Amino acid sequence: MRVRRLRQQWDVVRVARMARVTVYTTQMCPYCVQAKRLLGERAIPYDEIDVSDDTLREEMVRKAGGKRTVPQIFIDGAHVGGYTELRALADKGGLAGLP
Ligand SMILES: N[C@@H](CCC(=O)N[C@@H](CS)C(=O)NCC(=O)O)C(=O)O
Repeated sequence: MRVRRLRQQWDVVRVARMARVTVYTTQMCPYCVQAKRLLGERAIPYDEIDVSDDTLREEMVRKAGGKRTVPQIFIDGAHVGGYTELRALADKGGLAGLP
């Protein structure tokens, strides 16, 4: 009983700590570096998915509505776009509620 309660509490903590931002990247990608720097400067946690592997890249392309460039950024599963769109969103205050 006590173990189950502890497990439930741990699940709540885990959900609360999950990053709301996902960044699809490749290793050699200046725009990815810029996107990650912007998020880092604002202390916004993010999950990074390296799509150097083609299978993962196709998953990214599908979720990003056909966009093939990296980075592709998602907030709460909603597609933001690349670094340019993330920067524009940040400049108009759209990242203020994060994390
Ligand atoms: N406007 C895009 C430009 C992104 C871009 O050109 N990314 C490069 C890598 S830094 C890219 O995906 N090049 C094609 C490729 O790697 O297949 C953005 O702001 O994210």
